[in-house]
Amino acid sequence: EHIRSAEGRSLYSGTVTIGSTRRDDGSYELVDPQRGGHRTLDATATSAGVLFTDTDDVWGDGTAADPQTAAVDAAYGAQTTWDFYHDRFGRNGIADDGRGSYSRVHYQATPGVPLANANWQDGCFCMSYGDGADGKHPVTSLDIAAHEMAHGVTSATAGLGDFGESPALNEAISDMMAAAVEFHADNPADVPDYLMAELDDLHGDGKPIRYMDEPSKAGISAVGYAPLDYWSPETKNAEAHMAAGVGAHFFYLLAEGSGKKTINGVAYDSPTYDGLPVTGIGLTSATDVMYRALTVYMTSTTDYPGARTATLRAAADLYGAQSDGYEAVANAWAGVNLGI
Ligand code: ASN
Ligand code: ZN
Repeated sequence: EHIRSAEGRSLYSGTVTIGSTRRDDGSYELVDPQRGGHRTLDATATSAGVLFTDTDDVWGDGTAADPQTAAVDAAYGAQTTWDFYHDRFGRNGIADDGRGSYSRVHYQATPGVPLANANWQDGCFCMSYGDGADGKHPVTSLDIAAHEMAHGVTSATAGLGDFGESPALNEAISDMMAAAVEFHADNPADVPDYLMAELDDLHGDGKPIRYMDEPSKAGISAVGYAPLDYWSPETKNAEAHMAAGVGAHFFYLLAEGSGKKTINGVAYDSPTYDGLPVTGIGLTSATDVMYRALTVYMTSTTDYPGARTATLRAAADLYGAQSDGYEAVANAWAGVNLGI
C-alpha cells in the first residue's frame, strides 16, 4: 500500500489523501515522497510557480476560493495516474525511471489572461493547469490530469511526433488513458466513464468537452468543425483533438461495443461506419491492448493504420491471433472505417 499522509479537500474528487512532506521548521510542503517527489506549485504570481506550503497539513477547502483546492486536485490527479501505471503495468513513473514531475496550478500562458486549458510540456517535464475562462473554474479534474500525464508517458515511450496523424493518435491515447485512470481510481467513479472533462464546465454549458462513444456529439468547436467519428484520407489534415475522435471512438467500441448503453446514468450510443455491430472486451482489456501497443509497437511516426497494426500485434501477444480479443480489435477499427 502507498503511504498517504495528508488530507486534501479537492474541487472535483471530494476529500482525498495526498502525499506531503514535513519540513525542518515543522511546516509542510506539497511534495509527494511516494511518487518521485512530485511537486505541486502555485503559478498565481509567476508562471514558474512556487511550491505550496502549509502549517497544518490539511490542504484546500473544497472550493475554488481557496488557492490550495486546485493544488489538491492536481496532486491527487498526479498520484492517481502514477499509481494507475504502477499498479496496472509496473511502470515506475512517467519515464519509468522513478523520476517525479511537477504540476503548476493557477497557470496563465499569457499573464493576466485566465487559461481555460491544461497542458503537458516535455521541456519542463511538467503539467500546467489554468483556472478556466472566468478564472474561477480550475481545469483540474482527474481525467484532465490523467490526460496530461499520459502525454508524458507517450512522449517517453512511442514518442508520437508532430507529423501526419501522430498528434491525433497522441491525443486519442491521452483520452483513453484518462478513462482508464478514472476507472482505476479509488473514488466513487469506479465505473467506466467515456466523457472528457465532464466536471470542469470548460464551455460554461455544463457539458463534457469530448464524447468517446460518438465524438461528433461534442458539436462544432472553436476550430470550426466537430470531432471526427470515422477515419478518412483527410483525417491527417484535421486539428489533432478533432482527428483524435477516430481513435477515441475505436477505443470505446473496443471496450464497450457498438449501440446503446447506459453506464452509471450516462447514456451512450456508439455507431459504426459500416453499420455492423462490434462486441466490446471491457475497459480493462482494452487498456491492456493500448498500453502494450503504445509501449512496444508504436513509434514517433505511427499513424492510424499503424495504430491498427500495433494494437492487433498487442492483442495477438496478449490473447492470441485466433482470439475473441484479436477479432474485437479488428472489428473496432473496422467500425471507424479502418478495416481491410
Ligand atoms: N489540453 C490540451 C491537450 O493536452 C492542450 C493543448 O492542446 N495544447 O491536448
Ligand atoms: Zn492532449
